[in-house]
Amino acid sequence: MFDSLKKKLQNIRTKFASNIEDAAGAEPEPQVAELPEGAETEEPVSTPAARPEAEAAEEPVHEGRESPTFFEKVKVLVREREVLLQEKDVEEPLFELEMVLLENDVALPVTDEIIARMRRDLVGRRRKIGASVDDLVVSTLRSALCGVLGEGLDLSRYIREHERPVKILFTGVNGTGKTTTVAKVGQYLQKNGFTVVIGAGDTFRAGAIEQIRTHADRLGIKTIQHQAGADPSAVLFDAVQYAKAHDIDVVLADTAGRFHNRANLMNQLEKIRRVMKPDLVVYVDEAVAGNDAVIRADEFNKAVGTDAVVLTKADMDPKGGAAISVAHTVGKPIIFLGTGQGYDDIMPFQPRAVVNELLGDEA
Ligand SMILES: Nc1nc2c(ncn2[C@@H]2O[C@H](COP(=O)(O)OP(=O)(O)O)[C@@H](O)[C@H]2O)c(=O)[nH]1
Ligand SMILES: [Mg+2]
Repeated sequence: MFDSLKKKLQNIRTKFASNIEDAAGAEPEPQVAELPEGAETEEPVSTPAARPEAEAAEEPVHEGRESPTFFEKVKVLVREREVLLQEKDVEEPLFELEMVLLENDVALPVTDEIIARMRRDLVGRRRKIGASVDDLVVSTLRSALCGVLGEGLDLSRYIREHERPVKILFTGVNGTGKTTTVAKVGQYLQKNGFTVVIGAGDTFRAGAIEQIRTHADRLGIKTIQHQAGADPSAVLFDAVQYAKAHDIDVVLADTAGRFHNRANLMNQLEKIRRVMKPDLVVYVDEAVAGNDAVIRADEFNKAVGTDAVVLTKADMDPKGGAAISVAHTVGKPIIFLGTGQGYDDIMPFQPRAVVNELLGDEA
């Protein structure tokens, strides 16, 4: 997943690290008190008199005590390197990072935000660089990416904390994976101990009712359906009634694909909302659509409202730009990534885990 972006970010890291290392090398070495010969073990490491004036003033004074404590020794021995970075030290890698993000479909305002966060964190501030410059680069990049990804949404927790049945309406354009996602989420919720009913709310496309019914039957999930061409509001109303009568935890509502600029279908969606009163409206789009997915998600949100986003086909998307951009652009969390055609191919979206994956880090 997101392999192209991952590889490019690795190169950028190296670039930042070498620039920062150069900048650190150009700075005067931090002054460390000289050790008396053979002082590594028992002997006192330094005396206040042996230190530079300014530093000695910051140190606690140990009147009448000959040996510094163990911690005082360590503090002197492993004093961290520090660097004060200037714009010129990071200008070039920041520009390259900007290009990499844009090439990988990260939306322009989101790219700008990431670059601004990196610059704010790096330039003009005295930073400790410890043993590895790369650690500094990774932690800065991690916090910039996490900053734009925002918080995720833990669906199981949401359901536990809300009145049952929790009603979830899936919307979006054609062919992005809504129906498959409804089935995957159904299985995911069952595995997490919840009971589920599915409303076959796509009464518009030929074969749509049979498609969701087949998935649901395989997963042992009850489907509420009407005839093809029936009013989807009525189907989904019935699904909610069924859940209430049978103490079902969650109603998952499949719907027909629609574009935000088609008034009649959007009015239909508005009616579904009024009748079904969903707790969560989930917008589904495909990660492979890149910036188009981000723009559509935003337009859908403005037209009918969105509470969370699912991005499908992340398995086919080497770029990852939509995944990085959509939450920040729409201002709503990504809830799941679809990662294949099987029912298990769904991943709860945890921003920190995704960033770790992008940075090639397990930590
Ligand atoms: N590779 C991949 N294919 C997916 C994923 N989700 C859905 N699909 C496929 O996308 C196609 C359209 O899915 P469907 O659920 O019918 O889309 P809908 O029109 O939005 O309901 C189907 O062939 C699915 O198997 C995914 O996460 N990864
Ligand atoms: Mg469908």
